[in-house]
Amino acid sequence: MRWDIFCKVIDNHGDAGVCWRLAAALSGEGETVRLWIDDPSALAWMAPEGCEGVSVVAWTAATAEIQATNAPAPDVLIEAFGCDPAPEIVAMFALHAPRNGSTHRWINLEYLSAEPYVERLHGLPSPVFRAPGAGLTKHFFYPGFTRATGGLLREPELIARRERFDRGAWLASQGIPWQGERLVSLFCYEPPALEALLSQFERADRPTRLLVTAGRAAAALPPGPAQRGALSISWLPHVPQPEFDHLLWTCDLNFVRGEDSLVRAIWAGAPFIWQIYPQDDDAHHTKLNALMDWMNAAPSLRGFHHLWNGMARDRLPDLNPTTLESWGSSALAARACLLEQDDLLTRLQRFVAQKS
Ligand code: TRH
Repeated sequence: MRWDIFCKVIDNHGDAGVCWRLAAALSGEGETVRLWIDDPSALAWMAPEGCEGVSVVAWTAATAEIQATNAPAPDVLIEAFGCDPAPEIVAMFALHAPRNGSTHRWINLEYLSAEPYVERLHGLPSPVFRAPGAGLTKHFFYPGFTRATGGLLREPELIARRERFDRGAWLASQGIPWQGERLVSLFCYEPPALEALLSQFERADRPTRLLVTAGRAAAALPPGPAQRGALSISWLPHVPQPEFDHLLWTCDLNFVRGEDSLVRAIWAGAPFIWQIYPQDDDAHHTKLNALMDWMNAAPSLRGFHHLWNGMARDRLPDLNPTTLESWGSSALAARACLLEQDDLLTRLQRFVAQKS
């Protein structure tokens, strides 16, 4: 089938990251995918080799016009995060919809949340009243953590590959020096407790190497030397998505943010701390607590999340081996629970095939 995914980059990399993973996953199932993205610049480092079966279209009115004239209509139209798909393509889709039978679907792929409303809204229809799609019906598709949601993206063989992974070899391949020190990745916005975390690593009994991702995380770090007491810092370049996953598989503790890297941290099965994308009305506080509830997070894990997300102010607790071990068990339990469920692609394909 032909799948069109429409993506508008609002800020950061999650919009592109999620859409790219979905596009690549669909192509892995033999589907033909066109990824429309208004700002494809991040794909240059996120997916430098592209993917067979996925064509990326820099989304403008002009490219939509050209594609509408020269390419066949999609069978499935996915608008990521409520972006309005190109009207030219919607018009084509509307023209072909009645003839294409039950697999002709328009999906509104929503943001990930562990909040209870997700189960209520997942799969609901939404009639389209505005031309050129007037008369069609979109369906909400909510990623989530339970069986009654759309699930999470997870490639086949992901866990087997993770089990076979050799972190020493990976570190060497990236030119990252390592002498057995604790490894911590940093992918964040501007967490208020960052300086406190750095001082804790600096003064700790055992050495830590912090692997800082490019962009906002690197910019959030106060300027200073690569060696601060027991803390060594390595600054990474922007790496392709598979290497980003490898980074999370490598580390003993992962600081992640947004949406896609949270999911990848869960698949890594190592302790993680999540910085949630901040919203003006503090709606993200409820969203963060919903994840903690779903994970049945111990007070130390929940409390650290509150500090890291600026929801509480207190002394940063010591990240000793006992604490990390308990957080690691939480991460593994969360992963085990999710591995018993179908992945997002399986649920999406089933949904597309079923809904009429
Ligand atoms: O970049 P983010 O903060 O994206 C956010 C969230 O998606 C948020 O929900 C959304 O509202 C906002 O964007 C607009 O974090 P996220 O979701 O983890 O996406 C980062 C992507 O970038 C992820 O796919 C991993 C990828 N990445 C790489 O591939 N290589 C890199 O070197 C880095 C740093 C990231």
